[in-house]
Amino acid sequence: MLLEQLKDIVGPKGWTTDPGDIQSRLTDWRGMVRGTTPIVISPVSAAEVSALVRACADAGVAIVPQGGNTGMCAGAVPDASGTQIILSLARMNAIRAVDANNFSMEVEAGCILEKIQNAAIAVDRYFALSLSAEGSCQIGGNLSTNAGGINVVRYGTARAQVLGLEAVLADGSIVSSMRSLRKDTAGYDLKQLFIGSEGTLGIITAATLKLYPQPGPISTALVAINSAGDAVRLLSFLRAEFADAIEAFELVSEYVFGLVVKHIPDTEMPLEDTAPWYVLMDVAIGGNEERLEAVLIRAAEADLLSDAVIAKNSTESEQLWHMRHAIAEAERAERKAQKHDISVPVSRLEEFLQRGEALLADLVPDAQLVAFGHVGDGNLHYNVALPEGSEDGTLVTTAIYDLVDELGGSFSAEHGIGSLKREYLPKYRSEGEIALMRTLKRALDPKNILNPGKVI
Ligand code: FAD
Ligand code: 2HG
Ligand code: ZN
Repeated sequence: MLLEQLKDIVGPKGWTTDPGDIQSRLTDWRGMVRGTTPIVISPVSAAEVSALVRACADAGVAIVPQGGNTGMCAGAVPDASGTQIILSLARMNAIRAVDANNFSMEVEAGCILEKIQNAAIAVDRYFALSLSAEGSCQIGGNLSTNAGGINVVRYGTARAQVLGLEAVLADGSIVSSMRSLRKDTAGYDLKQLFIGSEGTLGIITAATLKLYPQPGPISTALVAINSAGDAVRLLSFLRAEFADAIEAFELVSEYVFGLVVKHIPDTEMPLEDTAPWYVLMDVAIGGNEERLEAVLIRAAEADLLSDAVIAKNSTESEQLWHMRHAIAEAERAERKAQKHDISVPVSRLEEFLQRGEALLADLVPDAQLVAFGHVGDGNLHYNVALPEGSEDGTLVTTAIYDLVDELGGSFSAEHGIGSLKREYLPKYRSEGEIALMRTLKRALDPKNILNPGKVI
């Protein structure tokens, strides 16, 4: 009965129950969780989303919003009950308007991130969010997880790229704050409720995004360093030289680049000698490679790096970034590691890594650290590949999160909570914070039909 109602709302092109079509939507990108669903429903407008949610609310049936399904915490996957409905935003993929003089763009939630970046370039503007999954993740998913990526060091996370938002609430009503203002202090900032809440408080249907001027020619350098602490000191050194022209500053361990070379075709390290760590950086200084080289030479004289290569052209730059963007794929091909997308204050990264190393040596000496990440934001992917058959996963994860917590960091800095990290939220957030989260969830979704079992 409900299924027939949902089918009528979206018409014949808007739904599928074909197991072949549905398969890939039932499991997350890493294959950690598998669920089932009776139907995948794909509306084309906020009005259709509204009608679908109203029908599900009346029937008390849960909805799992799904974007590109590239999330790392299994937040877009239904549970195993077979009752939860997947609502895909894939057909809501229009760029509604671009206002070049206001440096803003209105998009539907199902727009692929790369399409948005290209639409900005087409009017000589820049959309600042960039991550390895940009060819398949959707802006609705990016906003729902408050995604980070490689440019946060300069432009902030997804949250900072939003001027306005449209969302459908759990009772089917549509709330639109699709304003394109940089200044607006009228009441609560409602859009921020939905950003980072992983589909548990509402379904994002559209957003007004902030654009920037093009940063101009980018110079890319790969730098070899002896310790992760040197990466932090190098960043401070470079910031004194280049202020906020550092567009990206990514740390990668020797082991991790080794995984990329092993699993990803046509990749090789451009530096002859190996080093324990590398930093891959983009600097927007008008294409002045001589200046970059001179500064890196001074950094080497200050013992902050041991070797460096500067890309001579965009092809070389793309090759270097290809190595970085392939890391998650390479790690997946090798072995599923325990993922920890943690953050600590940048100034405490070195201490975190030293203490983390000692902790792992003590707890699981046979484990392999798979560490890389967005060091400019203090956000590391401190992933740990445990020996086959090991049952120490929870022990290791808890020990790492405890250390992060002690250093004033966050156990979940980039990918969200989803279903995989849900048990840890009450441990690392105060009672007051958890109580307020529950109050918000109850107020906005009293029947608990929006992505139940996720986050809280
Ligand atoms: P999905 O995976 O489909 O969904 C994610 C969550 O958002 C789910 O809870 C889902 O229910 C909810 N959701 C989706 N759309 C909506 C909507 N319209 N309204 C309400 N809720 C919705 N993340 C980073 O932050 N930084 C990175 O650098 C990064 N790199 C990645 C690299 C790779 C190779 C991969 C596979 C993933 C990476 N991710 C990264 C993880 C992931 O968070 C991002 O890919 C992206 O933000 C998820 O978007 P999506 O459209 O795939 O969302
Ligand atoms: C990245 O920075 C993503 O590449 C994925 O956030 C991190 O695979 C991971 O652990
Ligand atoms: Zn990341």
